[in-house]
Amino acid sequence: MTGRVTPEMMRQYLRMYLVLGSVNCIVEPSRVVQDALAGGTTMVQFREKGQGALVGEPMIRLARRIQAECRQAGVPFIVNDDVELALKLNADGVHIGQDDESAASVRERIGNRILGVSAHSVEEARRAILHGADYLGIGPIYPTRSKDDAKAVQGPAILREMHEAGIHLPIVGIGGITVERVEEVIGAGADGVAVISAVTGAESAREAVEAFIGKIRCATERIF
Ligand code: TZP
Ligand code: MG
Repeated sequence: MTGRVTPEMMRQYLRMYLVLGSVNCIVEPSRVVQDALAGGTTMVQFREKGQGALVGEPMIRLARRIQAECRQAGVPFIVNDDVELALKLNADGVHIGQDDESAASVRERIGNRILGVSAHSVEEARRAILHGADYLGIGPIYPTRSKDDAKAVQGPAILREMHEAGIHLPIVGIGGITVERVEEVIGAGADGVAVISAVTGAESAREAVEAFIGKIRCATERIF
């Protein structure tokens, strides 16, 4: 990447953001990614976390397989938390939470790569912007079973609150988002949806993503 991602481009990448690791998948995760990309996924985050998560070489091998699928589809490949891994693989970006290394220090290490930061309040959002975030992950919007240490459910109101507070960085909603909830999330001001289980737990990841894209398309002409 030559320069920082533009907000316009970032908003497009956020439309249908698949987040996953091996613990979220019943079949081979890179196969899930391949199917999800065929359905129109716009960005992928490798989040190898939770009980039974891979570590060491097997984790790196899986990351590489997922990255290869993303490359082939021309979709950004983002690594959750692990800046070392992101740099080693030359990933397109990193996503960090509030308990990880500071956004400012991650920005320094990753140069122009995409930097996503999870924020749960206007204050956290402001700080992330100041420290060089390219997008904000806001959630959990709805109850989720995919994150052990998830903070309190915020509801779509938090998205509106961010806008009202003058937060104009691209925003993705996360946590318990299903096809049925897309309209509410986009309607509240998110540029897109970040999803784990509604795609990884679907019988067909491709069909699940297609259904999401259909709803996202309906919910906003702004980004399509
Ligand atoms: N951060 C906030 S909620 C969440 C993360 C990683 C999990 C989202 O997973 P699901 O299955 O889409 O609710
Ligand atoms: Mg984290």
